[in-house]
Amino acid sequence: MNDYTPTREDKFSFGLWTVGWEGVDVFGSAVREPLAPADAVHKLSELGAYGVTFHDNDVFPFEATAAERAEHIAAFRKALDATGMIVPMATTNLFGHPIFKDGAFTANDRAVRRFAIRKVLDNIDLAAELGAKIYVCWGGREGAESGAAKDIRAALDRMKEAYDILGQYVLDQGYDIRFAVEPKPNEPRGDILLPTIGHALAFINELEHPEMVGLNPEVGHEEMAGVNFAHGIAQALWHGKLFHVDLNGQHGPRFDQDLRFGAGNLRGAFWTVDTLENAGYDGPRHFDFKPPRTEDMAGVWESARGCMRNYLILREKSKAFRADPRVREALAASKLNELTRPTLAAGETYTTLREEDWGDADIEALANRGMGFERLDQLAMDHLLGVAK
Ligand SMILES: [Mn+2]
Repeated sequence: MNDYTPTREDKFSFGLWTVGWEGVDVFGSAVREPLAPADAVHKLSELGAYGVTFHDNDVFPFEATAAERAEHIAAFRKALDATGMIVPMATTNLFGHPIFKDGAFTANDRAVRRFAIRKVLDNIDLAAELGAKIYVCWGGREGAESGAAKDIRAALDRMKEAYDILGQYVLDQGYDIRFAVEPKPNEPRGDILLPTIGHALAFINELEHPEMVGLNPEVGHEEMAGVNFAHGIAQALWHGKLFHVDLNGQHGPRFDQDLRFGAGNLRGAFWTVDTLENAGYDGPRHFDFKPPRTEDMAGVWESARGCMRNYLILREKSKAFRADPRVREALAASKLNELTRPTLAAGETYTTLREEDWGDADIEALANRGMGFERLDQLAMDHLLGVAK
């Protein structure tokens, strides 16, 4: 019997800011003590994760001197070395300090933009040093609360400029790093630029080095916009752009809940795992969640454990669903294998298509045919609910 204990082969990773979240929110102050990055590394390693990710200021404070910065990094590094934990991804905090109140790459104030790019350049050096292969950019403050406050087309020019500079830097340094844009529709800004997977995919095509830039979609962020996360990552995979993924839980369009993975939209989580496991994603299974403020540190670790446990349970359910002979039969009855066949046969053109003889009876038969999706979905439900026999 599987006890859903994760191993390093499962490629689970956590942001330092997740288990390290002290619980400061819009309405309340900290409920938990600060957690040293080294302690997070040791505990996450014990729980079965293979990696940790960080913002620059998760490891050292914004105002750290060069010597203090080095000291904090050394302690973090020591924990990585002691545990064998890796750093698959790194990112920059371009949202916490008041200087970023109007954004970073797209702040109206040019001096802020220059400061922001420099902050990222510094942390890319650290990311490369620690072996990170993915550099995430979440533009949480890139946006506006009101119409005239941001010239969106000019802001996108500046966003492109920033990515082009960063891409060139990585090329010039010879770093083995690719960038991943993290879309979000709103919060903390009223409206954020590159709000969904689709917006970000289109933006990437305008860059100087589009091959270096992909996506880091987050479950909750897409669901806040009311769209289907599994469909979104499937499209990102289709474009070859799913460089990284942020897994968590969300109850539909409302504030960013950052629940542990599997909480919130459980059916959505099932299809998310089914897509990640079956559509060619090979990267980290990264959790970006916030253990609720109600929890003490024991609850924090329970929450982190739950993220991995739920993923493994859903992975097992997805495997069983795909292997079930009734599901295979139902998929065929629902014509899923026909969808993978090109609509025109080899050598056919629109002319031969138009020459085809359609009788009224053919059209009527097609119109009357049921698709069998309800049977197919109930089989998925039975597997998800643990009653498929
Ligand atoms: Mn979130």
